[in-house]
Amino acid sequence: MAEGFIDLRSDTVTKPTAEMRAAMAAAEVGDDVYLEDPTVNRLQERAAQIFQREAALFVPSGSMGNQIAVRLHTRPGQEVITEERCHIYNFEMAGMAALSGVLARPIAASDGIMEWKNIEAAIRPKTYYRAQTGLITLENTHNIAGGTIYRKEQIDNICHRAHEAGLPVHLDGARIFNAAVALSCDVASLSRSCDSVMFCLSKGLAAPVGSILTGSKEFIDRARSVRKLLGGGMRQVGILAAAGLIALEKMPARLNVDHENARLLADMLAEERILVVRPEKVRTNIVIVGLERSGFDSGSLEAGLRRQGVLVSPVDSRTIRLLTHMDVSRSQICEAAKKIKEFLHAGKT
Ligand code: TLP
Repeated sequence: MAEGFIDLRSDTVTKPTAEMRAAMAAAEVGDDVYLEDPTVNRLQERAAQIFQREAALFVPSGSMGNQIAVRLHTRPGQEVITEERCHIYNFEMAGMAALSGVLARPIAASDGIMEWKNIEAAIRPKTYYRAQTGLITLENTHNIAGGTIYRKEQIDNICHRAHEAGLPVHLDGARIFNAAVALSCDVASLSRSCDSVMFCLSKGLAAPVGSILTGSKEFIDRARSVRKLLGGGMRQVGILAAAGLIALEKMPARLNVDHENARLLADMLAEERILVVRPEKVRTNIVIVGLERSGFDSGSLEAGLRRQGVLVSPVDSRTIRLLTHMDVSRSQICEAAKKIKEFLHAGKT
C-alpha cells in the first residue's frame, strides 16, 4: 500500500507476504525459455491440476494472457464478442486489433453478465461478404460492473450454445477465485466449459507479478510461442513463480474477508444518500460508486480524498471504484468510509 494511505484503488496494489518473499529468496531456478525452471514448471503443473486442464502457462500479466488467447482463437478480420465494459476491450491498449487484427463487437449487459440471447444476436451471419465472429469472451468476476459473478450454469449455457455455433469461449478469470469463493464452488467446475481461462496471481492473491493461461496441451504449446513473440519469454522466473505457488495454494482461503469488507464499505457509503451505491450487488471485493447526485466529478473527488489519505480510482467522470484486499484491514475500511463521508460534507475543500 502507498505509504500512509488507505489504498482502495485496486487489489493489484497488494504486496507479497513474508512467506512469499522467503520462498522467492529460496526459489530453485533455471532458464524457463529452455523449459528448465523447476519452480515455474511446478506452478504450471499445479495450476493445470487445480483447473483440471491439460496444461498451463505462466505469463507476466493478465493482459498478455488474454491477448495470447485472443490471438490463438481468432484469425485477422474476425470479430470478438465482448461485454462493453470488459477489460479485454477497454484496458488492453486495443490489443486485439493491434496484435490479432480482430474487431471487438461489444454488447451491453446488465451487471456485465451477458446472456446467450444477447450474444446470439451479435453473431454475424455466415455469409462470405460479412466479417465472421471468431470468439466470445467472458469476464468473471466482472471488474467494472462491480465484481459481479457468472454462475456455473450461466457459463455452461453460453459455452454449450457457443460450441454448437462453432465458436470458442475465452474466460478472463482475472478474479475467478473471488467468484468461486463467493459461490462456494471450485474454480475448475466454474470454468470447465470455457476453452481457455486466464487468471491472475497478482491481484487479490497478492503475488507480486504474474498470471496463468490454462487450456489444452496443444493450445498451451502454441500459447508459449505467442508469449515469446510478445517478448514474454522469461528466464530465471522461478523467483516469481515461487510467490505464485503460495498465492495459488494459500490465498484463496482468505478472499471472503475482502468480500465482507467490501460489503461493509458499500453499506457504510450507502448511508450517504448523495452517493449511488448498491450494497446488495456487492458479492466480491469491488464497490462501484456513482457520483451523479453528489456534485463531484470523479477527478475532483479522487484528488480530494487523496489529500485525506484515501486512494480510489475513477472509472469515468461520474463513477469511482474501490477495491478491498489483503492490505486493508476492517478498521481501515471503516476509517476510509468515515473520511469519505467527512469529505463529502465538508464540500469541495
Ligand atoms: N485490472 C486492473 C486495471 O487494469 C483496470 C485493475 O486495477 O483492476 N482482466 C481483468 C478483469 C482485470 O481487472 C485486469 C487488471 C486484467 C485482466 C489485466 O491484468 P494485468 O494488470 O496483470 O495485465
